Amino acid sequence: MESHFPSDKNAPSKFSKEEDEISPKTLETCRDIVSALPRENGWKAYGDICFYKGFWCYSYLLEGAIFAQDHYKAQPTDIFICSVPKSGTTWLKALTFSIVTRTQFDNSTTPLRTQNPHTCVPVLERDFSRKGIKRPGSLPLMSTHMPYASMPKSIIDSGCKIVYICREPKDSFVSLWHYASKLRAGLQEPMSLEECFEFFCKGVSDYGPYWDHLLGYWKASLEQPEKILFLKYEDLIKDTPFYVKKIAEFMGYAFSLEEEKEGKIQEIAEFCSFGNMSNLEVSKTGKSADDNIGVDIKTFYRKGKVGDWKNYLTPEMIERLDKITKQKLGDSGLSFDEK
Ligand code: PAP
Repeated sequence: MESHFPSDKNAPSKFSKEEDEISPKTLETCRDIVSALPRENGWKAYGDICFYKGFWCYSYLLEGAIFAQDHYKAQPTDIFICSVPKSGTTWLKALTFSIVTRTQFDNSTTPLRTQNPHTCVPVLERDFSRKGIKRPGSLPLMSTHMPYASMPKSIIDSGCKIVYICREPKDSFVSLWHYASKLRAGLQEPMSLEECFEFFCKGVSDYGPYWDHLLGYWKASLEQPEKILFLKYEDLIKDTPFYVKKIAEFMGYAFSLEEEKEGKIQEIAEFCSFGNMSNLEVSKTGKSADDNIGVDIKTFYRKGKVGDWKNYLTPEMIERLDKITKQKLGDSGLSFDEK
């Protein structure tokens, strides 16, 4: 059995009804909705993972996501950094932040030296309801892991730009497993790779089903290429400067010829590289105060390589995951080099 997508009909009807009747929802209503959802104790990173309108999400983030759906008022000038978890979000945030702030800061003064990229670029479902961050400050950047179909309507209607990144599923899975293992460390029983693999294949993963997440943004990017830039981690690794230039142009922050000649693109690509970012003092010793459990920033940096799955998955697992990916992506035009 590959699918495990419960219907929200499983939720007590009182909440389904309430949800439709009360609008816009208060944070308390969002909490009530989430507390009544179907849930799994899988992954065990931030507690239970709940199923809501087609996707799985940790409850504390889901409350914020549902709240944002009703309350977030996007501006056409917003730029959303969107991603499926463990696909290069931290990297893309560092890159886009550096591009947008390059006239304000240089490599020695950038806030990326002292803060997690996840702090420099706020997370909609985490920071909007909890910290009251309504706008991304003076910068236009905001981020979310929410699937395209569940994004606040105002984001879609405002026509703001979206930069999306995804990654080959086997690498994302291995990265996700390591991340969840680190968050669980010392708190609960370890969860085996095999157990988590079962959940992932069934679609039960952070903001999953994984493939649905990709397809939502992929299809939207085909329909509106001027609004949604669809990126793959593997491409970004192959030629980072090319994509830095492309992302900057897409966001409306194109590099001038002079900047290009001065090597600004290369400079940003190098500063945001895994080697540099993971070796910053803040990445080695800092704690992210943004999450409810206070995550060590080093948790966001592991290997930063393509194909690390070869070191973890059995031939059977590889075959199974590749098969699901082929089936799910079908003839969408989206594919990955599986080798
Ligand atoms: P998130 O969903 O929690 O935000 P995200 O940043 O999307 O995580 O993914 C983390 C992965 O990106 C890690 O991959 P790994 O486990 O396979 O190593 C992390 O190492 C990698 N990563 C983080 N920063 C960079 C970077 N600057 N360049 C390349 N890869 C990076």
